[in-house]
Amino acid sequence: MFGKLSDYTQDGQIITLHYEKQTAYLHVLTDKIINVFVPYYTKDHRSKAVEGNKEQQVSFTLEKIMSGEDRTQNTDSYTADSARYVLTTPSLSCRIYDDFKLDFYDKDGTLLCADYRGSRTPRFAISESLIELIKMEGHNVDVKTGVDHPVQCVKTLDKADCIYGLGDKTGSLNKRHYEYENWNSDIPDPHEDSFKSLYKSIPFFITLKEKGVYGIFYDNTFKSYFNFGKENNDYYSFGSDNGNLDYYFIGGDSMPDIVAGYTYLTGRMPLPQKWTLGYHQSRWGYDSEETFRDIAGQLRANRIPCDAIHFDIDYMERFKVFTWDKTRFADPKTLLSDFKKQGIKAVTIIDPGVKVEKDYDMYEEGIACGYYAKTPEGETYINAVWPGDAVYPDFGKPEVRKWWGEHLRFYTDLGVAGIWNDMNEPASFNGPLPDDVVFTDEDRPSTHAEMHNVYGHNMAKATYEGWKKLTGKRPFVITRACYGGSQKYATAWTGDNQSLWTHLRMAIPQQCNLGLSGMPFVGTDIGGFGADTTPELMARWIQVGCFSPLFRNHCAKGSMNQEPWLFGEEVLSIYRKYVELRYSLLPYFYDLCRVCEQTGLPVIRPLVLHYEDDINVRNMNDEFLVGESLLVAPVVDQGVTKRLVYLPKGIWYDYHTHMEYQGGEYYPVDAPLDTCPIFVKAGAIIPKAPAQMYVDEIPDPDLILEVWQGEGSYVHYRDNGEDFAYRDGAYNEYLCENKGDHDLVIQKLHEGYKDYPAIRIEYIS
Ligand code: MIG
Repeated sequence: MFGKLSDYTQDGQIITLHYEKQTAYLHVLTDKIINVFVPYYTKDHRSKAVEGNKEQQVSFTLEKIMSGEDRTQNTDSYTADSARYVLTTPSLSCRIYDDFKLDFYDKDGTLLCADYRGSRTPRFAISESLIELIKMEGHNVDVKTGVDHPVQCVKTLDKADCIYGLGDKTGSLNKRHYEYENWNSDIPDPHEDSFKSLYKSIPFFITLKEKGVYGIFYDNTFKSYFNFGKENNDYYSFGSDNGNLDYYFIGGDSMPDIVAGYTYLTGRMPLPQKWTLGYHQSRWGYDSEETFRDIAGQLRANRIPCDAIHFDIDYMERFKVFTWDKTRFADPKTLLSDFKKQGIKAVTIIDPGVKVEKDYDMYEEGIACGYYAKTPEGETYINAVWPGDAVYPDFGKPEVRKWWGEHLRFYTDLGVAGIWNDMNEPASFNGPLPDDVVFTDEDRPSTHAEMHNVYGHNMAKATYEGWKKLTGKRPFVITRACYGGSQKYATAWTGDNQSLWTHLRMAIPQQCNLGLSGMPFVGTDIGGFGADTTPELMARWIQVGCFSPLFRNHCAKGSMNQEPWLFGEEVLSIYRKYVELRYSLLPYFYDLCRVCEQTGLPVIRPLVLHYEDDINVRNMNDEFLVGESLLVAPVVDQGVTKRLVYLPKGIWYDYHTHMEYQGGEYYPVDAPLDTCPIFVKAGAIIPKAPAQMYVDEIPDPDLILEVWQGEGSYVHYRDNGEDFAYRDGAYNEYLCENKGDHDLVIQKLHEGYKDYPAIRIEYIS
């Protein structure tokens, strides 16, 4: 396809490779990140994920390798005199061959990632006639596997390679042997392991090798395909229907290093408001002022701490966004201000689809300004969603984002505290949007095919920027659809799961992989959205859910109600126990968000992130870490009251009983219905808050430092939890050093905010 490499030219850190049939580029962005670019579609990147110039000055060399000198296993099919170069940075090297084959090595010369030289050979194929026969019984035969894509890259796989990340996909933590697609999809069927795409497209993955690790961010918004060794165990591939070949090779010494590299490129989650880390109650079906008041009252009467109640589509007048139904809500402003007195915030849903209706301001204004997507013939494109016939704001246009953002004033004026963006894949009821519907990519016309996967991203960006301008506070935006980099604008939930044990189980790898993919502030609908939950499932789900950064019980209209008080006294008290646990850990969660903003490390983490050399955790689907200090091993199966827990190296303590365990072993652990096994790393310091019904119910609570046996150090962060003053230094940072044997030394690293009224130290054992 590329032919022989004739020569290259260099401009700063960009190397242009002149092949016989095609020009390709390598851009050394940092010591550890190299961009690989073939401009099949546009001359420049036009990235939605990477904003701003990410180039750091790097001293690197580019040398010609003389023939015969380079004899790696991957060059067999190449003639000895093919022109070859090696690009070397202090941390990586990249060998460049004919036909644009690239091999990446670490600084010690160990091969990390080689382009596959052969042609794609699916290990499984069936004949056309057999396919026809199988289809007659109603089977859905999918034999697309192995088809070359117009844009693609194929790389070799080693036997031990594990693959993580790829945003929000179903199935297990390790994606090796599976295939996926990136095409943001709203499919309400139960999300099974075999699903190829959900609502989000985050084309980033990490390959962990027997020795070594790297990441690839494949920045292409068209429908994309990832086959991680399912087609053939010797290679994996990523590719798309259109667009450029544009990917970033990210090297580093460890998995956290790779996550840091990816989030350096695509941005990190800004610190959220503190209350957003509290408990949220929601249900599609709360549809009147009376119901909302009742829910708030029940939460408080049952002593379930709660910071927010969500308003799903039923608050609107006939599903028109930027309206409030006055027949069922006589006075939303008073309702919201009464909530405020109870310490409860309101989060309202906003869908992108705008109802086609004469004299409806959003519709009329948008039409007058040409703000909606158009048909290729230039008519406004109409599909249907909840309000019936609807039009799609063209969020790729900066003016549309600004306009939408300004209209959010409707919500801020009423006292709404956060926005929940749904249906922004975008979803449609009248069949899929055709590929050629005209959307805008900033300053040029584009197509649905190109803009689909970034539609939710751009909507979240519009919401974030508009809200920030209106309130000056850290915007709280929840989105269903995402692309790489959406973490800069929104938190996300995993969409319409169901009240199934398999979905509780899946919640762990799903959230861990989202975290590895730069999206740390995530959660699943606790109790399950579709289908009907059981008391036992509810009790177990809250034990997992209380560790989700986005902590929300949500449920579908038409399925059984699942407010915590509906399952009897036992479940209610278990539920309360875990919501209370979360509230006590809020300072820890907040610290983890701060760490995330600084390093990209997620809040909840798969064990492999910190113990990548331990082969026991490379496929660990039913345990996770919260930060580095807590290990959670929940029960995710019906009827189970005892389970095997693996603890990685080091000493660990049972959070509930304080019993000591030596890591590197499996242990049988009791887990009756009211117990979620939790372990604390020796030497840990866990910052905690006193019991409260909502964040800052006690205006300025004391800090509790729980200090566990052993040695360790910890940085605790404190600010006003609300606005951006911390960016100008209005925060405190405390370095806490656990010297062992009840000796804790606290030193202030930064002072720009008031101190705690008191710091209470609690030594454990
Ligand atoms: O097609 O707004 O995922 O959380 O409750 C249903 C109603 C539309 C889908 C969301 C869900 C929400 C529901 N929405």
